[in-house]
Amino acid sequence: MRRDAAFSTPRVRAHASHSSWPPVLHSPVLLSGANSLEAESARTALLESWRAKGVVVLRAGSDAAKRATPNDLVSLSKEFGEVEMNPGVKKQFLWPGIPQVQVLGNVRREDGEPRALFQSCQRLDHVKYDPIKRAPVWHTDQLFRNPQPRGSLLMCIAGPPVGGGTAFASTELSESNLPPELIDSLRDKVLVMSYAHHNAACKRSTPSYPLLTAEQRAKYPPITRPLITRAQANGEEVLNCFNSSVMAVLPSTAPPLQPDEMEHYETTGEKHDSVEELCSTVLPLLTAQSYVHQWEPGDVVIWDNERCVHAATWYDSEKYAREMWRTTFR
Ligand SMILES: O=C(O)CCC(=O)C(=O)O
Ligand SMILES: [Fe+2]
Repeated sequence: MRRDAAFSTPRVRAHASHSSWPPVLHSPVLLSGANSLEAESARTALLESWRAKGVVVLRAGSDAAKRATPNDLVSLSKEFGEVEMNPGVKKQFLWPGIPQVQVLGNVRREDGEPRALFQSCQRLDHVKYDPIKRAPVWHTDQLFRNPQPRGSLLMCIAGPPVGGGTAFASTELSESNLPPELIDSLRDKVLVMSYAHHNAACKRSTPSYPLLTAEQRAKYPPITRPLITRAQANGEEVLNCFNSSVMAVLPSTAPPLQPDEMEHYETTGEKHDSVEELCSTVLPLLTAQSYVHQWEPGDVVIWDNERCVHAATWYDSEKYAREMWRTTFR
């Protein structure tokens, strides 16, 4: 198999500035646990593409999806980094006996209990961020962790024929169409964020969302870091700053939040006005160019959590099944 022949350009809404973004590798062998030369060269190609492009699509095919086990996804994930478990995910949404694999979607166990984490999404006819609807929920995963997760693999076992795609947009400043003055105004800003604030913010829209225990709060104290950082993969400047854990975006010279303000944001989920200002000015520009991956069984998308933001999109969950397996690596 020639490596370049195995890659192709996606059909849907490519990132305008690089028309083959993200690259798509057509290869069934990577999910079979095979140790052949073909698998080795496909693995190398996949890793190289991920490093170069920040998002890569593996299209392994529906037969591969039928045969693949959660362990196959874990093995593939280990090629990218150390596989880790997401804190705070309910046990019922983790694969029994293989807790590194989280199940997303709307599928249920035989007794009717959900065995996948269901995310509700607003139905929209575009994926560019709408500041009025505050949707789609474009984000970086788990920004409140230090270090934050490096990337994720998301694999489709079953998906709707329409809808339920995952949208991706680059966060690299050199790829963005943000005006230079806007970028300059972000340079001296810092983010204040915490896991407790994240859960309290999610609880405002989903009342069943759990607040952190005192023990969890002690383990994940609030953190502050520059809004613009450099991606570990290629040293490019990135906007690694969109997550429900962000409670304030402050000039670096501003006095830090007072303990009572911090407590307020961490327990109520309310945000400093600066967060909405950041989202409403930057996100529509950043997500004006995006790629929506319409899933087929056997697809795996691997993304760099620093070099892109992503968002789930709506599907008719009454009509169609969606089952996705997910791993995270650092
Ligand atoms: O379900 C999706 O399309 C994306 C879910 C997501 O945000 C994630 O897995 O991090
Ligand atoms: Fe996510």
